[in-house]
Amino acid sequence: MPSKAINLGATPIPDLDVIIIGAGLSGMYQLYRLRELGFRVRVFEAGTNVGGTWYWNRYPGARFDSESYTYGYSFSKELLQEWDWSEHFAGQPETLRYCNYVADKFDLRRDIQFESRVTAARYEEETRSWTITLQDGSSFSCRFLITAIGPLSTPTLPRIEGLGDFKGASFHTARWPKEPVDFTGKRVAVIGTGATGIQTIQTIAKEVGHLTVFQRTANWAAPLHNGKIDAETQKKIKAGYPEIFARCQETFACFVHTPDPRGAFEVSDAEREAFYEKLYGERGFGIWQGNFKDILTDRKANATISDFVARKIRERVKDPAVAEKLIPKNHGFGTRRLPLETFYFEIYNQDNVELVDIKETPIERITPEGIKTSDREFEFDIIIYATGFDALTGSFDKIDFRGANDARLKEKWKHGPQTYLGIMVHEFPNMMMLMGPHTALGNIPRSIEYSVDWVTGLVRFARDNHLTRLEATTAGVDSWTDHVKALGVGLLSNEIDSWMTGINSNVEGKQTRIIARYSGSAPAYRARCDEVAAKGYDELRLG
Ligand code: NA7
Repeated sequence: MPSKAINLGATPIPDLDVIIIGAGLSGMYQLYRLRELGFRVRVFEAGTNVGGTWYWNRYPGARFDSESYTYGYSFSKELLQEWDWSEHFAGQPETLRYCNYVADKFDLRRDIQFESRVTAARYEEETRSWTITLQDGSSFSCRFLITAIGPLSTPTLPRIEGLGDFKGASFHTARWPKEPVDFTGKRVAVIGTGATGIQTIQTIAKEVGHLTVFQRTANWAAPLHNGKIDAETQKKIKAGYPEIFARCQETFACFVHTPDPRGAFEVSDAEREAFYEKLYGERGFGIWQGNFKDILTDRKANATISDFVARKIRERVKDPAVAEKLIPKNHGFGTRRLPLETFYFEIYNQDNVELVDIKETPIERITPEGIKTSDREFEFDIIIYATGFDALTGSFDKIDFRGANDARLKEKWKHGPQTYLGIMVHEFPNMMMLMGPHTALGNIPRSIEYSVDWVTGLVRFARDNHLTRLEATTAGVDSWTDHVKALGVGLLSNEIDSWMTGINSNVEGKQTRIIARYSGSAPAYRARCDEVAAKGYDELRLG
């Protein structure tokens, strides 16, 4: 299809119709869809290749917690039939190979400019266009700007004194080197026990000389039960893709799992115990996403599953004192993002693994030799920071977004994000966010495909109707932001510090909980967005 710029008459034509920031799963699919429609599109990506999350997070043990066959793109039947996932929950190297395979198959790289970190983006009213600036000072203009910068892509190091003094090797898990790290015989420290820390710890514990885990807050975790996909199952998966994706469309958060319609106390004690036992023995997020409908809202219901999982930890960890340290006391099961594990708890039975509770004995500083806590000095060869991300809004904060009237996005979102459908922001015309705050995340590629299709529809609508300015109204933003806040009322997850509530102890100004996450159902989210599109986007200010 010929590519034709949107002409604005007397005003200059921007370099491109659309600029996409980021070549992860969102950016890649968005490029594919817009290019298919003949738009002139370019993606700017900070890394040297595609993959986003799967490009950066190369740490040992990184893998899916969603079933592989529910995670891949669903838009191409050919791709679905060509690609074989080797495990029920694929590891990062395989997923990165998948991203590269997709980029090759659809010839995406020719419109992606790598090693190009966007530092600023400014809207110009006169030309109704955006100009982005890269770290090297070069700039490009476009009519529509689409952010595909990810909800968990700005890693944060701890604010601990002496971080630069350490003489050994140190890594943040999300900035892991491309060459393998040899742990053989090494004295290794891991700080952080979230989903990433747990995957890292359980993997390297098999190789290290000695491992010391610095845990600030114990996290609940449940078995992943990964396994290879045999030829027979592979065939069934490929034949069953339409049903698999149809199922993901129906469920609350686009996983194959969805809440059980019963409450925890609607069954007998014995039935409840048997149900938990079943879920604990099954693959994936069933114990979190497919549990009784009230475990994430009702304290008493939650206590039943928390007690069950605590018993499992006590059974699995031999030293009762260590087991108690590993059992969360400040939050209920599933109220933070649930890490899935593979013999994680058992590694604390190894002689060469030690757990340090840094609430009891806080880290005072990093030293040239290792880590000093309030009661000991540890020596290490390697320190791993599994300390998480400036989530949801952090990647937006890093880019100086200036909208109409020189409005600054960071300033606008000072007390929490304000969005329309999680996609647009008042005073930021022609800017659309993929997987920004206030959108349904869940099993993320499913949400990505929906949002990309919706944004594609909007951009096409603009072209077909000769529109050059699309803006969310204050009324639209207020109503969506209030709706998102209302959905969060009563959720136990909003009563605890975590990246899901916008808390990051390592970032200035991120110590107050905010509602940055859409916590309604994915079908309800899609219904609302579909309604807006069906009515010709009349809730937007169109010009
Ligand atoms: P998380 O889930 O935010 O976990 C970060 C971990 O690092 C968590 O255990 C934190 O303890 C710990 N942390 C953070 N800062 C410090 C300092 N300064 N000192 C000690 N410990 C610290 O990040 P992940 O990378 O594990 O997972 C993020 C998401 O990526 C995950 O949910 C998946 O969706 C993929 P805390 O609990 O704050 O006390």
